[in-house]
Amino acid sequence: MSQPPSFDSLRLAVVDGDVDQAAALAAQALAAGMDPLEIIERGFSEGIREVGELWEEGEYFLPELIQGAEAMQAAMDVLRPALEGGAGGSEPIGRVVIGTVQGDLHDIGKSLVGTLLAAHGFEVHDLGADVPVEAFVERARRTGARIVAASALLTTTMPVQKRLVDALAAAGLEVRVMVGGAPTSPAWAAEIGAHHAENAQRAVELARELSA
Ligand code: B12
Repeated sequence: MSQPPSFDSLRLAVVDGDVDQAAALAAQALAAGMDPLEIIERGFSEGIREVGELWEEGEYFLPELIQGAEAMQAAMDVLRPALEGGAGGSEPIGRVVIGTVQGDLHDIGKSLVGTLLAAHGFEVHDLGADVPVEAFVERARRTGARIVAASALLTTTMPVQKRLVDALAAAGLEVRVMVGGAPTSPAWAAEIGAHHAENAQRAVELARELSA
């Protein structure tokens, strides 16, 4: 078995925006038997958070933000099959429609949540990013999903989560709404009549509670 890379080296590959290094380290970490979720949460996610901070402080500009996101995506592409390994075959324990709300292109966290839900036995309908409220409503109606999960990473797109809750209620659909993304909070979720989870692992636990 190969040598496990340090969490710090995973973080640095994203901070440096090194796509090849991020992919290579992700593969090395898996080969060394590291847990894929831990590789993401304690390694690569720390890197992308740091990229966001450097951008906010004016140390990084948009090209570096994009480069960091590409390195993160490259690592996720390598890790996704290992995350998906779970349920397979058996009856789904619930159906979830998931997407990032309209106006918002951030999809790394949303995709991680979707992948983990699928790995834990949910049938996941991932609508991608920049998803209009009507598309969530239409897909929930068509699939009979009991959970709609919406991600927002921008303070300017958070209000779309509220519009989504209202639109689902107006359509008469009996669904529970899960919201998440860096600027969201349990208080925000309570205010709009939704449920909140702060990370992908918690999102799985919440989805289980909501489908019980
Ligand atoms: C990567 C990134 C980008 C990439 C996105 C690439 C992609 N394909 O996703 C690019 C370069 C495209 C980008 C663009 C922009 N970005 Co940006 N970006 C980020 C960054 C650095 C990381 C986000 C990320 O992927 N994190 C890693 C994942 C794993 O974490 P996560 O998304 O938080 O998800 C976890 C939880 O939140 C939760 N979760 C997420 N979704 C959901 C959903 C549900 C239902 C549940 C239950 C849980 C859940 O579980 C996830 C896994 O644990 C953040 C900084 C930050 N701290 O968030 C800024 C950040 C979000 N971006 C920001 C900004 C301003 C922008 C731009 C406006 C910049 C510009 N001037 O163009 C544009 C907006 C484009 C748009 N219309 O969306 C700001 C937002 C500020 C604000 N208050 O609104 C941030 C906070 C940076 C900063 N510190 O200022 N960005």
